[in-house]
Amino acid sequence: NTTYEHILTSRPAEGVALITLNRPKALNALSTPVFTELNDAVAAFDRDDAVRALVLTGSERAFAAGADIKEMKDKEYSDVFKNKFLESWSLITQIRKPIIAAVSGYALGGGCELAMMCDIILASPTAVFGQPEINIGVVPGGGGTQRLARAIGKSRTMELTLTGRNFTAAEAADWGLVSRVSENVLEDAIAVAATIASKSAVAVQAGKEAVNVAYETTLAEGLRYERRIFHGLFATHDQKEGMAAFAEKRKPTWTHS
Ligand code: CO8
Repeated sequence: NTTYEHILTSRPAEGVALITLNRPKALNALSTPVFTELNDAVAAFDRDDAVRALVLTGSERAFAAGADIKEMKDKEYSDVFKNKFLESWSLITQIRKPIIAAVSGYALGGGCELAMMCDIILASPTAVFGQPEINIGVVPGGGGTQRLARAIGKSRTMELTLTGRNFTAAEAADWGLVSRVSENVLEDAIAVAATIASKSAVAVQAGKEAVNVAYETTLAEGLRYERRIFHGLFATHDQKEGMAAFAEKRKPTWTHS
């Protein structure tokens, strides 16, 4: 029940927490105060056993139009270096529970990067993605060059980063950046989260960890890691329950442990 200034939080479905970026006047421009609240809310939901999946969204007009340029413009190198500017902006990648980005409108610069820090991205047909930092004399700083390159390949990432051109929801889907385009993006993201929340939480979290390893290591290492995680799940109640329920032709009752 914490009250925040820049975000809203709610529980729209069983096991699902929703975080809505709420700086409408600045098209949800991102700043350290926004991330302080976002990190706090995400960490609290990650700790809360009643929550098994998260959804992050913005407004119809903007998921987030990037880092707050007005706030950044007068910073000096020594400020950003000494204060580790941006370091706290990627903490959401550290949580165990899956987080789904529901993107409508602008997802530019840090907004696109924030969406890419989530585990799944669903896009409204209105979504406009881009890494336009080159237009203000910089480059992406929140993982844009790295996560985009892994998601859509070098040539497209290079073109987008160096020209700063925006791209559409259809392009994002075509390139595999988003899992799909949906007219009712928030409703659908909540439905996906609710489906995930209905599974064994321990298996879900193991699955998230395994998929994320695919981005960070070689195929051989990744396969070994996946096998270990698979083996490890045989130590859980939910593996016994899930397989017994299948054999007995009944629905499993998860204890999420
Ligand atoms: N920063 C600060 N204020 C912003 C931002 C922003 N990124 N985007 C929009 N706003 C403000 C505008 O200044 C305006 O405020 P005001 O009414 O006080 O003038 C208000 O939001 C509405 O915006 P516009 O009037 O510009 O609305 P339009 O519909 O005409 O245009 C655009 C919408 C195209 C989205 C336009 O606002 C725009 O180009 N915004 C900037 C996009 C951009 O360059 N983003 C990248 C920023 S750099 C960055 O993100 C670095 C990332 C660092 C890492 C982050 C890790 C997560």
